[in-house]
Amino acid sequence: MQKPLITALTTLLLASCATTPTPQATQTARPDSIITIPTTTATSNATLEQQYGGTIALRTHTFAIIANPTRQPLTVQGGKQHSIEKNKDLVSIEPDAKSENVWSSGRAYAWNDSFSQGLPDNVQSWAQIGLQYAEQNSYNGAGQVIAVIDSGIDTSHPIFANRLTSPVSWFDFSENDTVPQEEGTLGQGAYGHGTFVSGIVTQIAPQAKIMPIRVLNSDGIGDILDVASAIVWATDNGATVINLSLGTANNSDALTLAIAYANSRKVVIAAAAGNSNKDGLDFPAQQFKDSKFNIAVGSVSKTDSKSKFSSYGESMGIMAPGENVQSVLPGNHVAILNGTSMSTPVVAAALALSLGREEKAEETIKLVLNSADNISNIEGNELFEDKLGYGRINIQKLLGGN
Ligand SMILES: [Ca+2]
Ligand SMILES: [Ca+2]
Repeated sequence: MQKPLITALTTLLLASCATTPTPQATQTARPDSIITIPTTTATSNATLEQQYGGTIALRTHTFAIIANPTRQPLTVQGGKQHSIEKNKDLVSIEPDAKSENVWSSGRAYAWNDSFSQGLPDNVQSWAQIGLQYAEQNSYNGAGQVIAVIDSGIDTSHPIFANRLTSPVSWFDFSENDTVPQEEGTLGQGAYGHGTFVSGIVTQIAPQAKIMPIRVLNSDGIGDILDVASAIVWATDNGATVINLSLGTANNSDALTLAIAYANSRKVVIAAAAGNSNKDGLDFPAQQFKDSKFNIAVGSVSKTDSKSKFSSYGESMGIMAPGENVQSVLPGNHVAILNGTSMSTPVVAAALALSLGREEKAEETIKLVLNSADNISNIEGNELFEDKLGYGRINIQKLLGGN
């Protein structure tokens, strides 16, 4: 039943591909290493390639990423010494999840058309964050575009009918094609992760459009260059919010400059804290402390206790429900899963609700933080003082309610 639709989309996408150059047109393979250099348009690609060796893999008006560079920079650029970083397989839905494989604990069952009115197991979690208020007191994200940079999406799942951007804005950086359809086997690896995350976005901001961008393979693993390319792609194609339910263990120049590029175009970003129950978040969330445009998201239970898996720390922005969250999986499935990956799209979609009320992008993060409910007195949270951000998101208060 899905096949005719996918074939039709493929034909459409191939047609559009002929006129739309991809940012990775020059990238023929996955580079082992990259270097990211702040630069203006005054410097040509040829000059940069000559200077660092390697090949330009991504170029904007503010920075360049060079694949397989052979030379480290000789001088300090912009007050910071940029250096060669590893690229392959460094991004993951679970950078350090050996102790807690929350993803594989779920069980999928069949989609039922009544679910389009609301998924029954989320009633408590959505009441917890005051979501009902948004239905009457916001435009439900109309006019906003949320890029979900993840393992792709099942574009034919009924929950996404009329909720995706035009296919010309889709891309699959994992396979370098224009079809970000999830691929894999249900119950194996991370297959369905991006679909699940997108299904949460659309429950919170049903009038927002989702831009599916694939950077992770079916094991939930991807490259730094692909995530940086995806952030730039999303920005250039009209995203107003980016959801990153993924992370990497170390700071990355490529991600830092791609995020700065997005922020310079007033794109706001929510990123997952990580599922390692440790003090210190995954990157890029770890570098979002006091950021005007970006927010790190951790997970709480339905009663506002820090989830045992959720990482915590001084860079945390806000907490959102991430336990027993109900959403969708490919092949008309529904499931209940845990993780900061599930909390993050709650916040990304809330940012879209706020932006949809014509709040300025540079004010949105502050509004979300200042409207949060204090959860420091909730049992168990006293162990994490000042490490759960501003508290648990409250969409009702965010949108002006009491
Ligand atoms: Ca790629
Ligand atoms: Ca593909």
